[in-house]
Amino acid sequence: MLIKMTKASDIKSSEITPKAIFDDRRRFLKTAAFSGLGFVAGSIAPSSFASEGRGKKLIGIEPSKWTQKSVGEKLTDYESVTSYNNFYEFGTGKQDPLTYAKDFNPKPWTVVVDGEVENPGTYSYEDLVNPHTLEDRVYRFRCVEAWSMVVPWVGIGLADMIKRFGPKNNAKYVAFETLNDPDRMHGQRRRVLEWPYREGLRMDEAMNPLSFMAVGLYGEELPNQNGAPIRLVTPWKYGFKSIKSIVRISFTKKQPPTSWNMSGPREYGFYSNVNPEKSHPRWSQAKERRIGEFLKRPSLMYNGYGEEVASMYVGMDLNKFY
Ligand SMILES: Nc1nc2c(c(=O)[nH]1)N[C@H]1C(S)=C(S)[C@@H](COP(=O)(O)O)O[C@H]1N2
Ligand SMILES: [Mo]
Repeated sequence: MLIKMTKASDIKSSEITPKAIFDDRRRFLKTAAFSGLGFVAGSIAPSSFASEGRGKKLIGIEPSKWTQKSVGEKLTDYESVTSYNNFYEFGTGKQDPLTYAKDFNPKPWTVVVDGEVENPGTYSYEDLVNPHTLEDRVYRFRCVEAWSMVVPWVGIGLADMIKRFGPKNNAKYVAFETLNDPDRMHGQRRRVLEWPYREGLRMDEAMNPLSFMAVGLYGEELPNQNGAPIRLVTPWKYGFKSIKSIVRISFTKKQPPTSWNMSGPREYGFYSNVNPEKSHPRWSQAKERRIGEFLKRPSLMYNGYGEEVASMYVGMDLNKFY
């Protein structure tokens, strides 16, 4: 199966919906959901947006662009996106993050930026996230454990954030770290991974228009279990690259160590691009189960985002650089 992807650059301004219209559409969809109109064509799953008030609205935020670009697939329902999680800082069970991250308070929050940059320093969340330029991105998301979701994120492009820091020419990689605080993240009292959780991208990957810093989902503030207040999303890579609750961004000359690669180098490489042809000792990468569905579906090279990302890996042996 081949899914035609739309590049962000292909989006016509006529498809960019101002907030007023978005709200209207939301109201319409709500009505439609209750009036038995059933399925409404479009990228917004009516049932998902119909239930409100679960999380905190992104208050004071006037998104300039609510693109709601469809990936041609139904969104995974809010309940699943926020109750079936991997966030080992709060336990290794899928329900643990929902249960044990409840009292985690992600504000105030700061992010240290260091390494090969012109503007290093400690940035507050408010400094980094301009509520007036938030975008939404509907992305497929695939975990190496062979399940997948379709999630409507809210956030800002990683490239835009990085440009502000002014990376130097010798910055070849970007490294990310999650908060390391066992008093607030009880799962860190056990050494299931070496804390802090670490991830990294090559500079061109970080600057790719798909790379996204999410601060919300479903139009609401990011729930704690999903990585509040700010987490990475790289939809062509396995889910573990999408590091949560980021407190540090470092620009480096050398490829940085990453948590899963450190814990199991045979299973987890640095790149971790979704690749149905590269087998994994424990889970099939050829197929995946979309959460909420029964039958498995074939997994797609680069999770279906080849048009946007394949050029970055031309000439690389993907069996070696997995
Ligand atoms: N800090 C941190 N980030 C993390 C993880 C984690 O355990 N700790 N798990 C990763 C894995 S394996 C996946 S699949 C995704 C899950 O994101 P979600 O719970 O929002 O779906 O987060 C990734 N980011
Ligand atoms: Mo994962």
